[in-house]
Amino acid sequence: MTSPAEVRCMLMRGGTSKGAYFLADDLPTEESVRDELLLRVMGSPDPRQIDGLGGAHPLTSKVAVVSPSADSEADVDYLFLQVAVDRAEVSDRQNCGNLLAGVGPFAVERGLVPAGTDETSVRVRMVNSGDFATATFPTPGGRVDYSGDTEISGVPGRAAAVVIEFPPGRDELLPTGNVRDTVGGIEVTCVDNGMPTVLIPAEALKITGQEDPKDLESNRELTARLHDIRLAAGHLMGLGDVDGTTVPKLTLVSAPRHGGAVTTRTFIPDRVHTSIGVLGAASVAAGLRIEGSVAHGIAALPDEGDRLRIEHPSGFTDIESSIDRTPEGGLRARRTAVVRTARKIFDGIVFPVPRTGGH
Ligand code: NQM
Repeated sequence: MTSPAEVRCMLMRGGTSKGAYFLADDLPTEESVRDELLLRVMGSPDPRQIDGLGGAHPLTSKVAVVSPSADSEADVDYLFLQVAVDRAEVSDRQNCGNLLAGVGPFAVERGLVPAGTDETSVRVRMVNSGDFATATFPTPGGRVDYSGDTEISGVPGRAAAVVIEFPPGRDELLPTGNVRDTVGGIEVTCVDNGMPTVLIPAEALKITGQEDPKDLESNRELTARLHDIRLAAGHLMGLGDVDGTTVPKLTLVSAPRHGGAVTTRTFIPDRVHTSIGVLGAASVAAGLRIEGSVAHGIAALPDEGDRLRIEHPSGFTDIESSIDRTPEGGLRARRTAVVRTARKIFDGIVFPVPRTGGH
């Protein structure tokens, strides 16, 4: 199949991430052709992504592919693709709850879903995991309005709220079947509420957990140790060999410092998140609530209500989360909801780097 020389594309900020949004129909259907095209769109591999749309960080090198859904539970299908920055690699092995915030508005902009007169709810099937979410956002007069009063940490200014609700989880929250596992001599909790995550007490790594992301990334001894922990945890979580993949994420947890429930630093997995992913936060929130988890004793859980504040390097993420027991005695997420914002940055035609000069 041939690769197009130009493609219709919308650049959007979704939560604290930024990505290129495409209709599936505007991309090649063959995966290898599509992925090779997306590398040229984003300007990968190149640490600066100077010749493409990518922003030289995993959080700004993302793609959403949206199409009408054949599932009666959803309006649209959303496939998330992580385009590596300095490797020629496109991965569908994880979801992204931040880009998810832009999917509803994009679906309305492209005419896949009719807008309501005040607000619109779009039911999304997340193709990567088969999970569902409903995003609700303002559409006064039948047009998406991105402006509003909602602030989220990690994004300057204010914008319209995109409220994202996740239905009760279908899967067990503890993929290893254990509340704690010992990996690389450290007790961790492996949890998955939409994002496979390994919770690690910062103290066990002899750090405070408040360090700057750059300092953590440049601590070679720490990153080598975390690499080994991740590989071992990946096997325990049933993910196989996770070398070179983006899941599981590693979240270092420590006591809250600013009135929230916990302080976090999340490796995604080589770079440190400047905030925290949405589904990453959903997994951390569920993990905090599991009695006996390595995070439970560290966390300051509110006495009542579902809302938890997760502190991270650029502020906090508030997330509503509750868990319960399955009839079989396992643990699952009962409810997860989060408020994000999103914004259309440009809509037009992107010109991928031509297939010459070593690409
Ligand atoms: O966890 C980054 C992000 C993400 C993923 C990452 C995300 C999520 O912040 O739902 O949003 O963990 O790779 O965009």
